[in-house]
Amino acid sequence: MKNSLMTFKAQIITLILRCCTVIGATAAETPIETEMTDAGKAVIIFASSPLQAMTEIPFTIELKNNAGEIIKDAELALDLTMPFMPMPPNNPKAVWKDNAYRGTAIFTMAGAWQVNVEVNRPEAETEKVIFDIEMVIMK
Ligand SMILES: [Cu+2]
Repeated sequence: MKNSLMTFKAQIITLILRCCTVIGATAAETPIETEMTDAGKAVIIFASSPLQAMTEIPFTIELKNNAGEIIKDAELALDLTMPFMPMPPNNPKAVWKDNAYRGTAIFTMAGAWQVNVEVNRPEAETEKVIFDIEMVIMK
C-alpha cells in the first residue's frame, strides 16, 4: 500500500515536470517551415510563442536551396494577410543581417494568418513562399 502510494506520487511529479518542460519549450519561439519550389527550404522563426496580436514580434527568415546552401542574395517582399477576410496592408520589411533576413511583424488581429513572401533574386525567377500561421491569440 505504501509502495503504491509512493509510485503514485512519483507519477504525479513526473507529470508536472513534463508539463513544465512542454510550456518552457514553447515559450521561446515559433518556427514555421515550408518548401520552396526547387525543393529548397524556407523557415520563418518568430521570437515568441504563442504569437500575440498587437505586439511587435521580431522574426528571422532563412532560405536554403535544394543543396542546403543558404540563399543570401534575395530581396524579400512580405505581405501579412488573414486567409478568411480582407485585411489592411501589412508589409513588414525583412533585410539581410547576420546570416538571416530579419524584421519585426505586428499581427493586427487574433486568428489564422498567412505570411506571403515574394523572393526576388538577381539570377533566379521570382518565387512566392507562404507560411501558414494557425493561431495568433488576443492580447
Ligand atoms: Cu482579420
